[in-house]
Amino acid sequence: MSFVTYEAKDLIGIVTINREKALNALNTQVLNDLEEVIDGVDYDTIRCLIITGAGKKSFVAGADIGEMAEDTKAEGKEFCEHGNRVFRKIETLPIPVIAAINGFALGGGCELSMACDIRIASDNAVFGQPEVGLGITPGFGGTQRLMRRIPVGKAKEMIYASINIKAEEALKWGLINAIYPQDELLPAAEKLANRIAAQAPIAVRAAKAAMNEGIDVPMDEAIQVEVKHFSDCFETADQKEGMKAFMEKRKHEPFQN
Ligand code: CO8
Repeated sequence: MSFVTYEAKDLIGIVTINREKALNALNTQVLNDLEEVIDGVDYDTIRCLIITGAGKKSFVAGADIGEMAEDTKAEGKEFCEHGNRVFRKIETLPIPVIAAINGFALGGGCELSMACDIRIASDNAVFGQPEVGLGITPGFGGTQRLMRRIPVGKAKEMIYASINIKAEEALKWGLINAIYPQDELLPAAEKLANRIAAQAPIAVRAAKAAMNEGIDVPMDEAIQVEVKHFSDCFETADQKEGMKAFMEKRKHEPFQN
């Protein structure tokens, strides 16, 4: 039995963490299942992924505290590296990933959402990195990504004081892009994913790679990253068709590659 389900819907894929009884908490098996599902996606066809949690209460309520409770230093390190490896894989997938956050996104759940390109949330969503209240630091990227997603001072306040924030405040700080009523969240995520999937796929992948590769390097280097990915789009069928259609004042044919 897998704790992660996958549904392909034409050009988009929906990944659901499905361990509802434990509020979708991430234990070793969930991380393994998530990695297996991510590895199994047909990236030649699928143009955008959505990650969400099963049920109406929780996206992911963190790493599994019960599993970690008796860990040694070496085991804690191994678990930390495991989660970081899977989340970094998600962050660097060739296609965009939308987190549809349908409730608690605490600890590893907040960290999973931050490894995605875009975050949208239901109105009952709660975000936080409460790890210092458990005697550990965030360990699936939270100490690094939270301060890259929202102002450093706010990230430090949330982490040092173990402060959770609701969807409205997450929106205010730019941690999420939009809030929807619970029942409208997944349809909204699918609508956005389909809009992304309707763009030129090589260009979308190039834009993701350019932004990911350029974000943490000095500007002169970052510009070279853009030059490379921009140039790579030329001579593709989609570039020819997209520009020809504009010049001919008509709608472009569906993008192909
Ligand atoms: N781990 C394990 N089980 C969990 C977790 C979790 N993180 N969260 C919820 N559960 C379980 C509960 O134990 C409970 O199980 P049971 O029914 O068997 O008692 C079930 O889910 C339902 O939870 P509650 O009864 O607590 O539901 P409430 O609505 O009362 O509360 C909360 C919901 C507020 C979300 C509450 O469950 C909670 O505070 N959960 C823990 C949140 C948390 O602290 N998350 C951070 C965990 S640490 C972490 O993520 C570190 C990541 C990096 C790891 C690095 C490795 C070294």
